[in-house]
Amino acid sequence: MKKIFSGIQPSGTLTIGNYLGAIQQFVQLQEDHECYFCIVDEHAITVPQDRLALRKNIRSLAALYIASGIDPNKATLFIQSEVPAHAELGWMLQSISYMGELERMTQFKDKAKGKEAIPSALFTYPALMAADILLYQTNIVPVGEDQKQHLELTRTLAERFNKRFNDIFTIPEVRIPKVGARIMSLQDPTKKMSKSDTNQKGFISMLDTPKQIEKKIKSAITDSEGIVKFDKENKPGVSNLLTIHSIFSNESIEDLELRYADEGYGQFKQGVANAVLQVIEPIQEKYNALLDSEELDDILDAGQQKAEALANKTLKKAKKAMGLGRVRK
Ligand code: ATP
Ligand code: LTN
Repeated sequence: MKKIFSGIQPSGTLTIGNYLGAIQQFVQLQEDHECYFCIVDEHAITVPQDRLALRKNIRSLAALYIASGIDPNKATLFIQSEVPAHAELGWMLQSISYMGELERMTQFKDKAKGKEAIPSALFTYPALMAADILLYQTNIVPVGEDQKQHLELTRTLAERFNKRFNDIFTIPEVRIPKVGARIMSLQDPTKKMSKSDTNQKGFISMLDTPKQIEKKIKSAITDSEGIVKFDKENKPGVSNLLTIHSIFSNESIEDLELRYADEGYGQFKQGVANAVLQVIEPIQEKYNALLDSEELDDILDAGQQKAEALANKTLKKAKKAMGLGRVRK
């Protein structure tokens, strides 16, 4: 069975962008793949985090994974910092990453922009991400569009390691969904929706109340044309809302264009909100039941054990290949 690995940062509450770009694919893939889904808390600390908020977000993300349909009997769910092999292999991979290739990463450029003090971990982040993936001999990595460049670097690092030392790592492939790979901000449809956006109106969180969701969709930026038509270039706001509606209600964009042909944006936006709520409300119910449960801790304990056993096997091989430590005679 092919192996899948993916990670989400506990850097805020999941947005519908994360749900559509990532989690929805995970839920499908767990049916016929060996899946490892990770809460990448060591990635989250590459930008400053409040200690208590981080702890809360880690648990919340775990509950949201399960509430959204990740089945702990089918997939392994765990927390990155509870498997030390990630940080270890991350360091080893830094030794074969070049400054030039890390400098080209657009996520680094975006997140470092305008900052006076840039944490060095923000720069070396892709080496840790490569370690996450390579530790599990991953075949496929399902992610949103924004992670494509990091995946290419992961492949480069794996090939470089294999060539320079020994053939240890499986070369992973990226998998990006055909629709929903890049949900845009509701306030600036040229920018991706992001859970750490300082403008709360730009994203819909999976835990927003129905009222908040309706309000945010109603104040989403559109245009003055008043026509519900998909045209990414000239009507990015309306196109983004159409994409969101289409995936949440499982209807084609063409059908939706027809349905709203004689309606204004007000009706259309109400339709988008209804489609989102229909999926999100049952997820929120499950989430609330899970959040403080022992069941959630049991799931994460079991996930940690399973992930650690596999990760340590690869780590041991990689250390040996690089000449680290001793080999007993
Ligand atoms: P942050 O704002 O802290 O950078 P984020 O919202 O971008 O976080 P990540 O934790 O970095 O989310 O990403 C988790 C997964 O969700 C990744 O696979 C990523 O590609 C996907 N993803 C993130 N934002 C979007 C989006 N707007 N549309 C589709 N997929 C997305
Ligand atoms: N860099 C990713 C999160 C991430 C990830 C991973 C995704 C960390 N490690 C391994 C897939 C596989 C992000 O910012 N979305």
